Amino acid sequence: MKILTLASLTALSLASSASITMAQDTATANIINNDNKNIGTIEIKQALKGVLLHVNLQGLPAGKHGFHIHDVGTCEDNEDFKKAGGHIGKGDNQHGLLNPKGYEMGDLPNLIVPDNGNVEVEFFVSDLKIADSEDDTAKNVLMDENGATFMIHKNADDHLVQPIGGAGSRIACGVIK
Ligand SMILES: [Cu+2]
Repeated sequence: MKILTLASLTALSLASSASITMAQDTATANIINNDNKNIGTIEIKQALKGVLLHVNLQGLPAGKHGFHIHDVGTCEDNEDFKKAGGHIGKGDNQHGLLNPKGYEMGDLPNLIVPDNGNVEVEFFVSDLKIADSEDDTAKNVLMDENGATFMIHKNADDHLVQPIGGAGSRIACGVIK
């Protein structure tokens, strides 16, 4: 009887310590435009070696738009979203998924919006982590001490030219929560 009690206590403590160290495995960003109007969501799911993004946005201008993860978790200055800073994961590397000296962790493929202005797409981004309780300063962590944002730019990103591939102004933003 005593042995059984000890065994069940051990199982209980193992279960509680596992839940404490388990990293956050989902996150969502509500995306707003320059008029501070909500235009949809981006959902994030943690996978073993990266994150799966589900983008579902409405009312964007048709065409190709640069799409990045920026360094600071704020979209409060909705007229230009400058407070969100540069891309996450800057260092000796350069911007651009196709750059031989690249890329930055925040570089993503362009969003290609059809004529009706609505875009829904799911894609995988390797190496990113939603959170890391042991190293929240790592370059690949989204919810680090200053957070992060998704950013959509006015023009296409050529994945090469510095600093943002010619993507132009910032037209939509969402804080990752
Ligand atoms: Cu950007």
